[in-house]
Amino acid sequence: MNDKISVIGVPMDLGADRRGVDMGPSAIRYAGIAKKLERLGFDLKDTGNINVPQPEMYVEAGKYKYLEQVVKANEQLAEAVSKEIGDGRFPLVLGGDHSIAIGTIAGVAKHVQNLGVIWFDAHGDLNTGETSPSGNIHGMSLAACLGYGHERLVSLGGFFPKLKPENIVIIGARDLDPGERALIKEIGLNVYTMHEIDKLGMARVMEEAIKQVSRETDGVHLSLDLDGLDPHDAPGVGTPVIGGISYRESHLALEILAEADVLVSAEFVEVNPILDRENATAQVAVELIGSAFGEKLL
Ligand code: 5AB
Ligand code: MN
Ligand code: MN
Ligand code: MN
Repeated sequence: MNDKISVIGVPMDLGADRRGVDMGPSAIRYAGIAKKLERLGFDLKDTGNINVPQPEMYVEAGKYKYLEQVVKANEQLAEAVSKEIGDGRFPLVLGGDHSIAIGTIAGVAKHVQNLGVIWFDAHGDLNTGETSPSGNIHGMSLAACLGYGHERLVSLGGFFPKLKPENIVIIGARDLDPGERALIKEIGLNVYTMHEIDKLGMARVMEEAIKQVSRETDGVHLSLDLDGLDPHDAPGVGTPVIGGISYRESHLALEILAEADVLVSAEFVEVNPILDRENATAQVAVELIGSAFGEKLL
């Protein structure tokens, strides 16, 4: 694994149309991400935060809410991610809402021709403006990376699609909209819902998932939405769904992922300190980051 990590914060909340998740990067920093990674021996650089443009007014309408601002911030993020990879460093992106996956993945896919993705989430994030029940772009980011949705999201960074369906797995899904289910069927996306995790166990799910995302790829990106975890363990998220991945299952998953040593980039998103209990969710994020970067008990 690359021993040089660059942290990039993205104080974005417009993709979720919900205040508070913009404070995620501060909360994760406050919970001790730097100390954690330095203790593990990494050469850590914090590049600070991306500048997220603010709208003149917060409005509720539209199929793609705050499209302009979401696109602008994601363009900057794509450049920042690309620069760090160009400098030989591992980009570790802190959200912010999940719309930022569009920028992160655009930046990574510039360098990695066939990118694999592990998408931990209660949701599919596979809506387009046409299928979305909310108009919130954080529910559309994976679709955009696959080439579905608004042209400005799809072609962000100047190329599309960024991902092929066979190189992606979703883990932890339990709340999918009808349009998302239809797209999953249409393109044959591999989804490990909570049903599969309960039935097979997380170890087997991860072994299969890692095999799939690394088979014909040149690197793997981890996109971890904290709402993939059960709200008991990660209460500080904007769209909690009961019946999720437990604290220990999530650690096991990332420990197995670290052992496989396939990651080239990662993002941890959707931490909302306003909805949290004493920064518990940011704390969990830092602990999970430790596991993803090889922390072991012994
Ligand atoms: B998240 C919902 N599917 O599109 C929608 O947290 C929720 O990044 C999206 O996974 C949740 O609005 C987006 C109902
Ligand atoms: Mn998500
Ligand atoms: Mn989610
Ligand atoms: Mn969410």
